[in-house]
Amino acid sequence: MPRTDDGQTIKLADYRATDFVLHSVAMTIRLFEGRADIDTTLELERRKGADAAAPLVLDGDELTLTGLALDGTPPEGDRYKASPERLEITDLPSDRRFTLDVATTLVPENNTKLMGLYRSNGIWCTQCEAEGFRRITYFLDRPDVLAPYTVRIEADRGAAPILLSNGNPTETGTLPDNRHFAVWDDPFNKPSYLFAMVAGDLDLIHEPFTTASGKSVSLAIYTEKGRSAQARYALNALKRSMVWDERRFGREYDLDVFNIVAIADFNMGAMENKGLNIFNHKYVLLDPETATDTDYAGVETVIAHEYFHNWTGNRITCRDWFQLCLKEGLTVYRDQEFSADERSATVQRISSVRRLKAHQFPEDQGPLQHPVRPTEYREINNFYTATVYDKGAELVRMIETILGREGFRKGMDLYFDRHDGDAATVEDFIACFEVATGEDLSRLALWYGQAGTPTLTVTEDYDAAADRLTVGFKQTLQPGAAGTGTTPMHIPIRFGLVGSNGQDKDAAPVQGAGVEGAVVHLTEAEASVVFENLGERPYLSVLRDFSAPVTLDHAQSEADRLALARLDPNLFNRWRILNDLVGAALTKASRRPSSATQAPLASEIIDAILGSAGDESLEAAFRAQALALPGEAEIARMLAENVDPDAVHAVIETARGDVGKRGAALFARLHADRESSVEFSPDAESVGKRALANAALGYLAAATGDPGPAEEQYTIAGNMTDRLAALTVLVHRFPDTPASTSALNDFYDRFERDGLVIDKWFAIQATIPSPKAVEIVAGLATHPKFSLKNPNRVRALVGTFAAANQLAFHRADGAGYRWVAERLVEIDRLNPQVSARVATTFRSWRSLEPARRDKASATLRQLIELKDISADLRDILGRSLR
Ligand code: B3K
Ligand code: ZN
Repeated sequence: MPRTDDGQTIKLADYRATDFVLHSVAMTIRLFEGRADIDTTLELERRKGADAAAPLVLDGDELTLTGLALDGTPPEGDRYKASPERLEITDLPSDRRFTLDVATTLVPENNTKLMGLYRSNGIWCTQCEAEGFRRITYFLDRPDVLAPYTVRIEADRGAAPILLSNGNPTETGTLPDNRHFAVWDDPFNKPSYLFAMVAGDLDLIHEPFTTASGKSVSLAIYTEKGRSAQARYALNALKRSMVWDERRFGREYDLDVFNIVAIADFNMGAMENKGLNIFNHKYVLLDPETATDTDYAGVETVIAHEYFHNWTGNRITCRDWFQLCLKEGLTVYRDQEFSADERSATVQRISSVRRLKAHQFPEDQGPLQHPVRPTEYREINNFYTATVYDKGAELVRMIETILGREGFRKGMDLYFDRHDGDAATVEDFIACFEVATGEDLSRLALWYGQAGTPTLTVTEDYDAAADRLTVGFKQTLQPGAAGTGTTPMHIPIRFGLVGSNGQDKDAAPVQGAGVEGAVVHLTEAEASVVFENLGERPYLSVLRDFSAPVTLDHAQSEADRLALARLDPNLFNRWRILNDLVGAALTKASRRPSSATQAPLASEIIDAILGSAGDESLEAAFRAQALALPGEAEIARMLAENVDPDAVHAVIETARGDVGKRGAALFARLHADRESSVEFSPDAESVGKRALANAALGYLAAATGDPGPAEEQYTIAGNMTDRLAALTVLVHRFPDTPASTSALNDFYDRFERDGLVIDKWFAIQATIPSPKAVEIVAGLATHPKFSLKNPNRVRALVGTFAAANQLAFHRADGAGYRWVAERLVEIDRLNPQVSARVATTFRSWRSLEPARRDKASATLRQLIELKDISADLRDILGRSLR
């Protein structure tokens, strides 16, 4: 049964160190079919200055205590109290170290929450972040309790020839009854959330790596039987990540081995356990036939992210879970920088900003809003959010923008130097940059405590006679957003003044403080900057590279925007300004009743899109980005109220058809030029070319209503990117036609045995843009390949439907909400983390038109009234309704 909510709210202000210090951990894990026995020896000592009478209170979760000894002797019964959630021991020594032996027993096969020790396709594996270690043994299960671990694993040699844990392998040996053991020793102090153990019959690939200082490391990736060849690209990405971290941040790897294990049943993407990363196999296994370019990029990012955690997260961890952004925001920043260096920096930035706006902005503008560093939580697993991760990364990026690349590196060096081995705070982090550079970051630090997306208002006034441009900047907090209050924050605004020749003017301001090179530092509520001697009225290009996570309100003429979309030497802003123009036009059209029939995009805007798409001097990936219209959820967010998802859908469809028709010749050429016979390569240039050709295919189909080109592409496709793009066009644009049905069936037959591809088959049908998709997903939920126990499958069908099918999830009769709510109850009984995550798809319910709003809120209220839903789900529902 899921734990029911005990009503506890944890507060940052209540932080207190533990009364006991942990010196070492030794574990023996004995694995059997249907049972695991865990013996743990803790070496403890009362903290100096702590209350001499304080009991030792260890956390547990659904545990069974089978043995207890203090310095080798079982304590009297009245000295301890054990429940599944807690072990409390009194009368402990005050003047010396002592040892505590704790024995527990559990059934990994019954662990459907996938937290703690569980089995995935027969493989024993663990997930401990945030609070899973307490599901293995009683422990001071919090990130500021660090110790070295020695772990001995024993298992049947046939069931588990491979036995892995953190650190370095030290000993292996044979036991009676065809059993064997392995001992692992992790010399680095670590918190319990980084503990990991894997045992099973696994294949592997491995390669040696030599660090910059000459240390040799053995790298290995373990997979289910028969799949290790699919881990090649991941291993290659790992080596590139290791080299990059040495070059860019001077960080080397520190153990003799680095192991990655790919698992089919996993609650999220991956986990950075010290020396033993455990991955959802979606982020490891790939080949051209079964994975898209997006999958390749995902593997590269997640491999890099988990590896980078070795320094930002593991060597320096978090003092408490409120500081989660200290490791997550920083590590996302690092993986984004890695991808920018490995691929096109502009395209990488565009995709990070798209992601921020698609996930973080709606979160920050709705009831689940919270500061990057929250001040309280009920269920910490619900705070692994876009705000902590993606906005957290933006805050680090702003520090880099403020200090410059070199100053930023100095601050990072000091951070690694000062805090290696520590459980640190956001304050510790900021202080390193201030000390290293002498810069005052107090107004930047306010961002960590302030929820909501601030608005940056920009005004411009050009006096032609005086050849003088006055630019005004103003910041406003989102009304009602909880946080640090009224003191203005530091907003770095990267800008340029673009001449009619398409070049930036070299103009220093004659008035206005806080301008450094190409960055205006807005540290007050308002500021203005004056430029003179420009020779002509320049085009003002602000917020280049999205230098701050704000809503930009820049009253710029359409003519200026169109000029910048063509001329801006900052390519990111060329995209951003065009995208804003398109977004504003679609939003406006979605507000009009019966808007679908009118042309939402003026022909000048369409020509600007086509101009970028057809510009061969630009890289193909950028041209493909210019063609990607803002999505339905994005327009809904910009509408902010009275959203009618049917109208939004109709408007975008009309716009798509209009772009398709006006650009028909270009699209036919771009699609015909695709290099379908070339051997697949996942390099950035080839990826860009495929993206451009596939965007063209989508527009061709929208304009002509002819499934022919997609059918042909599906049949001859030499890789999954092209095959899935063609299938998507067929299934979404021509549902229920023979062309679509036969392609869908062919896809199933080809890939029936590969769960990761079957997830694509579910997702593509869950996103059919039709009200009938409710019945379609209901049918698919009974398909033999569907399983509520596998998080990937649940996300593919239920999560994708609710998050990405605006038309059907928000069906006017409420059937979409009801279907998702029914699934939530079923999922919640098995896996509360997954049900809570899927439930966040309701978060924007208040912005809907009244009839849908009532249906959505009624559904949420019915759910929260159920007695035995988990604390995780209850937390999301409660905050969504507040
Ligand atoms: N640190 C893990 C996330 C753990 C989530 C726990 N609910 C993966 C990552 O961010 O790298
Ligand atoms: Zn992370």
